[in-house]
Amino acid sequence: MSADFSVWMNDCLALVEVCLDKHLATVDCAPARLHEAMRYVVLGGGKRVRPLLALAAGELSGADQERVVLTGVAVELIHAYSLVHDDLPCMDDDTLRRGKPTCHIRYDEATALLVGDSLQSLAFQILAQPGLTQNPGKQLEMVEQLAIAAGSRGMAGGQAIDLDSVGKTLSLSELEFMHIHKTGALIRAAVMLGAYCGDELNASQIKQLDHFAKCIGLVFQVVDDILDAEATTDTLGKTAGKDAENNKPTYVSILGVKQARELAKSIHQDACQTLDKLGADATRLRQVTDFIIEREF
Ligand code: GRG
Repeated sequence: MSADFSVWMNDCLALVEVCLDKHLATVDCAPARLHEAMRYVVLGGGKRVRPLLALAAGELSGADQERVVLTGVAVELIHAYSLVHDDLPCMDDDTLRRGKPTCHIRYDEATALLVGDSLQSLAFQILAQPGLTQNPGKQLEMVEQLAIAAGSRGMAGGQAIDLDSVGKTLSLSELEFMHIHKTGALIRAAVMLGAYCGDELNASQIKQLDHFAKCIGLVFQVVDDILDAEATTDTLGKTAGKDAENNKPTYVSILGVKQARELAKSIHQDACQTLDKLGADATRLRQVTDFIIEREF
């Protein structure tokens, strides 16, 4: 990682934390337990990949950083809500997240459900606030895009397919369809909403950026499956991963580690070639992309 990128990233991460902290109600505000649980879930953890992508896309479109942070934070809050609900006993039933007890373990199931609901509402409150962009029509479109990305034709739909896939054999294209929705839709929204905060991109550049955003959303999941498999390699060198152990199809369970790595490389290449067409202003996006891909490889 270049020194310049590291400084940029740390500055961005600090902005994101301040913005999240500012928008989450404090425990002085009733109901204290719900607000405490929301802060427990959101603050002090997570790679903040989605806000970083929004900020890098915002640089490409000449956007004001203060506006883009709000957009990235809105996407991050949807992400945080999805993790809280994903960890519930009725879904993945996980007890640890980011090295800490999951929300329903630390608090209780009803609180975790309400934390997710409240984080989702807060995300839309932030994105809809007057003055976020100077163009109210465009802002309304951004709200619509996030709603689509989070809903049944995006992340929640992907989660429904995921839950339904337990014990089933999926083809590669079915697996891709699931992940483009479950993980990819929100990552794509982060990139596109960040870019929509500025106005220096033409229609053809927006189209290229959207292709890049789809690639990065998908490769994120392929890499996640590989990391998961490698973290659970047994003494005989057999890799499966937590999802595969839970009888869920993954890129590694379908392709094996070697081919899954090749797939990740080829999608990464596609993403980078697309960025090349967007010129030198896409440098930050390329750096964030490399950071995401190389985090685990
Ligand atoms: C409950 C509606 C609903 C949706 C849940 C995204 C999701 C859908 C569930 C998460 C399951 C999961 C672990 C998927 C793998 C890819 C992924 C999204 C990992 C977590 O994202 P990171 O790595 O997490 O950005 P941090 O902790 O860094 O924020």
